[in-house]
Amino acid sequence: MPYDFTLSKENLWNRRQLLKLGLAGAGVAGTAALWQMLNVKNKSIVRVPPMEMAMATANNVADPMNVLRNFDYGTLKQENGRTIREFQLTAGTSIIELNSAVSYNIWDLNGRIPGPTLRAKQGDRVRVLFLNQAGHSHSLHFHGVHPSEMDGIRPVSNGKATIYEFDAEPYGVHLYHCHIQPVTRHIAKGLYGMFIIDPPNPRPPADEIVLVMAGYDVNDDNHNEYYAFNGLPHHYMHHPIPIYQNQLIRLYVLNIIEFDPAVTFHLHANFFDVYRSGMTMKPSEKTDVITMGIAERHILEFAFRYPGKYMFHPHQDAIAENGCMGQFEVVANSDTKNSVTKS
Ligand SMILES: [Cu+2]
Repeated sequence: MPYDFTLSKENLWNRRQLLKLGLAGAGVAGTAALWQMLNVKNKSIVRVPPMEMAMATANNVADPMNVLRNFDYGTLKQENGRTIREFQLTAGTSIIELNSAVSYNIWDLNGRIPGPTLRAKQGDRVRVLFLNQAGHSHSLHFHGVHPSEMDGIRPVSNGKATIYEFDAEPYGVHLYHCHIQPVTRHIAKGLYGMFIIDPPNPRPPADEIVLVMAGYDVNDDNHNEYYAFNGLPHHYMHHPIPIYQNQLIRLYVLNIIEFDPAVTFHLHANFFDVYRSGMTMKPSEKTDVITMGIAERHILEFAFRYPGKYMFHPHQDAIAENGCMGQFEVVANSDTKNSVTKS
């Protein structure tokens, strides 16, 4: 039955695995606990297809293949009995080659666009050392709950540094960005990134992938001429993202496209579970197109039943055609024993 599949976490268990472990009758709570245990013991439980062929072309401040599954967990420190997760972000300047004919001056963070995907666990103390070497005043404003003085709206002059420190809460998919006026310009020129706060009880294992949608207004007319997933227009059309058939995919999707009020995210030949702002452990809806205003972000979960290439893009087709368009390449998974599958 084509639409008769769900992403219920209990169903992610392969019954044969349960029987092998003598847990066929285990309740949901026991199953969840065992998931975590197996995940720790068996690192191969989530498998990622080889990426070599896709990595070859990255020669740019944008490296979309590297952004996909790259998470910055910071440096862990213990201070006064607390875990501190320390991150370093440096703003700089770069020239991005949007295509063979068009280059554009941007501001980058740690030499990349989008900036690093920072990742903490709810309750961690987060400390961000921000150094501004981008030739203009900037700041870093984090979405989340924190005191006023850590809100990141005060300018940090070129050549200066500051420290933002706050508790990581609440769990969800958040973001950070420069908040210096005009904010549209400071964001559109590259000063943004994703900030994931993991829940106290981890989500089930999945192939976790980051997609950041952004625009480029290269002639300063307050309209975007180009759009991109993870930095480069059209990149994943030419270099599809390899994923395994029947394996749970967890997309962390952020819309940071300035100048357009909202875009949608649409996935071909499938439906995804939506966890709004990543702030729930249970999905609120299943759909194949979701509308996202500026700075909206969600967790979207799915698995592909059939191998092949499948597009994803905003359904504002002009935005898609100008660069915000990509493909997954679903690779047949002959060894599903150790994979995260759905029944
Ligand atoms: Cu700025």
